[in-house]
Amino acid sequence: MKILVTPKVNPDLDGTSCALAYADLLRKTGKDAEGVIFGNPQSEVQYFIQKHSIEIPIRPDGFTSNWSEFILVDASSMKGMPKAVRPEKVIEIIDHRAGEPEKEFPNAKIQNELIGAAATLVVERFIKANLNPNPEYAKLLYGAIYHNTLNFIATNTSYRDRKAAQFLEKEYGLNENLARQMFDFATQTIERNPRQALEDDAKEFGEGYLIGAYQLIVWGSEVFQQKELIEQTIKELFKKFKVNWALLNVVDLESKKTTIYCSDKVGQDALNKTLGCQFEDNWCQLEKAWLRKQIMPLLTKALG
Ligand SMILES: [Mn+2]
Repeated sequence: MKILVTPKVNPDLDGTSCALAYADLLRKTGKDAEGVIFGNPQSEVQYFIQKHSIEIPIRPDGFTSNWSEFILVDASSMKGMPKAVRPEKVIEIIDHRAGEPEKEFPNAKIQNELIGAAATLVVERFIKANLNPNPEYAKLLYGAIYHNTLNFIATNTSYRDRKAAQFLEKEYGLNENLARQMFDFATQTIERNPRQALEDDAKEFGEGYLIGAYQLIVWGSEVFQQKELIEQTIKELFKKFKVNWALLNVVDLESKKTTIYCSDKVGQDALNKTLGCQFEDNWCQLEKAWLRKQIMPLLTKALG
């Protein structure tokens, strides 16, 4: 009875760390389990593969083996799951998002709690079992908590995420430097090509009346050396997506501050009313980290 532990296809670090570490925990308690990743993992996972030489079993989606049971981590619906997974054979789910997984997976034991990272739930299971993950997986779990909570600013972040990170620091001598390097690695990708980064993550909000909302999440402020390229790109995206007006939200995870760019008068007024933005040359600085998913509900409400 071989168990496959897996997240969504093209997983982020949270899903990846959970799959490897939870399979490790199951093996340490005598179960026949393996963690496998399908597709292309995200850039923060690449950081651990390239800079820490951590071996991660990665297979193309569609690959199958002699798995007879399945455990989903950082996922709780069949949407985006690898083709190998059979929903009636899913025996367990570990996730942290709103949903009703019991409908899709009637045979699964479900732990779904709205905290910052699924990795936190896996760390808690190790603590409860009085066992420790192998050191490489401990690094992945630690990075995952920082990444999924965006250095502890994301909306669902809880004290449990901090406690799990502290446990890994104490047991493995890890510290914030690892997280800083991981975010640096992703930031360098953005700085090499801000145009690509903006376009890849472009979103529109509203119906009929559309607001273009672009976001960059960086560590450190070097990206602002390319202010003109950023302004130019926003103008191009603005035309391409035919929105009424657009804003760019740059979150610096190091200083935990936000910089907003908006060249439209209506947009500037709305941002002034909701966030207290004072614009100078179409840019404004806020003393708090504001994520796009926090800003946009406030804005759309203010605009009626
Ligand atoms: Mn997650």
